[in-house]
Amino acid sequence: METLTGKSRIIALVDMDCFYVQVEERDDPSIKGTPAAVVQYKAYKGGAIIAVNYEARAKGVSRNIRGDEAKALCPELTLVRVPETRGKADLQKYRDAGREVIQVLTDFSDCVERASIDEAYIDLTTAVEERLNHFLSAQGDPTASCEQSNILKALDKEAFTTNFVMGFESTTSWMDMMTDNEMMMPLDDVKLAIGAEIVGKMREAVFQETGFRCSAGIAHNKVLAKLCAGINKPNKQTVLPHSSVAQLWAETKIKKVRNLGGKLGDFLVDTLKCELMSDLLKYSEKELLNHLGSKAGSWIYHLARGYDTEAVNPRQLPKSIGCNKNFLGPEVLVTKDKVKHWLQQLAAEVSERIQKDFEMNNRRARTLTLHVSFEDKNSLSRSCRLHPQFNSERIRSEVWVMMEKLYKSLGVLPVNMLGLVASKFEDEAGVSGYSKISNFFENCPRSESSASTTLINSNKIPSSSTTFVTSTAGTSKTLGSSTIANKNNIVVESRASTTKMLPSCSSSNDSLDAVQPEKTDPPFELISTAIANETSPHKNPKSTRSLGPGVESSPKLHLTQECERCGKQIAIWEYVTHMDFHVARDLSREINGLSPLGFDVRPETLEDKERQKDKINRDKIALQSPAKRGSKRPRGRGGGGTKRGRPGTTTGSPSKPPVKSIDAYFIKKIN
Ligand code: DCP
Repeated sequence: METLTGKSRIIALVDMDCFYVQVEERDDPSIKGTPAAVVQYKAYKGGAIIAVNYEARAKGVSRNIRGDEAKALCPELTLVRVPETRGKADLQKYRDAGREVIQVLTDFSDCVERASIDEAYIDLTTAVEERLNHFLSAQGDPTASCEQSNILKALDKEAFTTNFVMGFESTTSWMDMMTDNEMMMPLDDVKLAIGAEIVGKMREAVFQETGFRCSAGIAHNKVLAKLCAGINKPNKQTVLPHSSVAQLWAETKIKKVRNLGGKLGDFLVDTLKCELMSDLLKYSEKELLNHLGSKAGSWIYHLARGYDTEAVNPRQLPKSIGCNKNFLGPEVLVTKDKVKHWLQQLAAEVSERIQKDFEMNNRRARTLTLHVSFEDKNSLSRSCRLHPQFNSERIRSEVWVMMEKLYKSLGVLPVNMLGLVASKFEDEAGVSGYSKISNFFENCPRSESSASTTLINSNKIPSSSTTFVTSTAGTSKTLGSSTIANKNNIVVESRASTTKMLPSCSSSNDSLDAVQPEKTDPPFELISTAIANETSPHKNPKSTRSLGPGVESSPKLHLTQECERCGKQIAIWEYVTHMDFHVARDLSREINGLSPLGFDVRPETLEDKERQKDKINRDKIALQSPAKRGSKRPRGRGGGGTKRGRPGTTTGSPSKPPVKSIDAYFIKKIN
């Protein structure tokens, strides 16, 4: 049962407090303790506020207002402007600061998943088990029945000074309750307490190493940990015992829950008339399966009871490196020259960052993707493979080749967003024949030409108020679909729609284009077939029209997309029809009693699935090449580096510091 529910895990989500402001405060300690905010593009009405410290929040300053208004509200407010490079916001120092934090976190667990520029999930299950064993063996007989109250008493109380427990007046009352009812004491709660102790140590270590304060949530799964982290801020942590899930769900809006911010959340609210998470309890498992299909239905059923089995995916490095720029209103790019100018700026930034990434992490990006949004709200992306050896000049010319191809096909349409993303990283070890960094930016043969173009559904185009290119994870893609709904209407379940709203390097001058924290992939995003059809110019005359003359009919235009279900290259106007084939096949499988997604909800299968996931994660850690595992920059404590050293430029492959025991953080030992 535990494996099925994920309740045996101890997961923490660490979220930095007013992160960009803290980074600025570290650079200029004179503003510490005074109201301060970070703004992007100060020119228009004092700039867009993207981070506000808690002193300024107390005076009413928020992200919803612009710099001038904030100053009027709070005259003593310091507005710090995000640095700009090549006419665009330069977020590098915040990325670097985020990386410093991640490195501290990896001292506590090998299983750290960087979720955004300032957030990470940490699976503490192993660390907690080890600490539990440490306590048990210190009691003399490791096989003796667990004297849990002794363990609670032995925890370092200093680690709990900023600890809160949902459903309890204080940490002490929670622990007292457990000690007084030892017979009834759930071992899971004892583990949560140990997890909270570790997180207390971890947050202190983050402060000592980086100077930054953070908040955290500690629970049995990622969804709950994330919600808890936001309950008490700043510089606090919140534990959620399973017995308090009902209380949390009674006050949590469905759309606020991780993975429910999108169409699945809309469906629960609009169709199933559930506003709060607790409202979901009125539906039986069978009803949810009927409404949502087996996968989403089962997930929601368990989540409504506080269970979720999504594993922390150990990943400390970004999956892609990219930047974009919006051109809104009068800034829309109408000439080729202007587009070329900005593409060169983006290419320069991306090549600089992938070079730095190579130096630090010993990996190379193999794919370069150009994203273009046109004023008419259509959006296209085009990718090419990056040759292992390339230089910034080569990237610039490849990008322009891709853009020229689009111009050739579509004509010169006004552009309001350009984005460039390098992705599909390979470890240096996996790239044969190029071991010297000096080769990396030398002149080299032309990279292979454009491989694919994707028409992006206009409802996934970043809006004028958001940026979408990631520095921490993947970009837009849809992995397969299948019919999941019942008789009345057919909806398409996107199996892993990975459009993300992520930290980006840039935004347009006066729009509130701010850097968004990562939105994790919803596991079940519902997309109506009507919306899906909009991606097909063939089926949607409006799209065809706005794509420009000749797109639909021109046989010369080789706009293709790789089918995520079968891997075939499909012309984009055939893509929906092609997906219909998969959907129809899934439907027929479903009718015949077979799972459309190859996903069976029988408990034993779920267990298998989770076991498999855990195994994959363990294998990933074990199999990570020494180069990748060694990507951590050596630091002060035992690392041989400087205490707060910024990521430096190293040549060659950095070596992995020995895995450190977290015992170093525990001064008090059990007697
Ligand atoms: N950010 C941004 N634009 C946004 C939201 C955030 O540029 N619309 C940047 C600035 C933030 C950082 O990302 O400092 C992290 O965002 P959070 O949402 O975690 O907010 P903060 O860390 O600023 O504050 P909090 O203490 O509420 O987490």
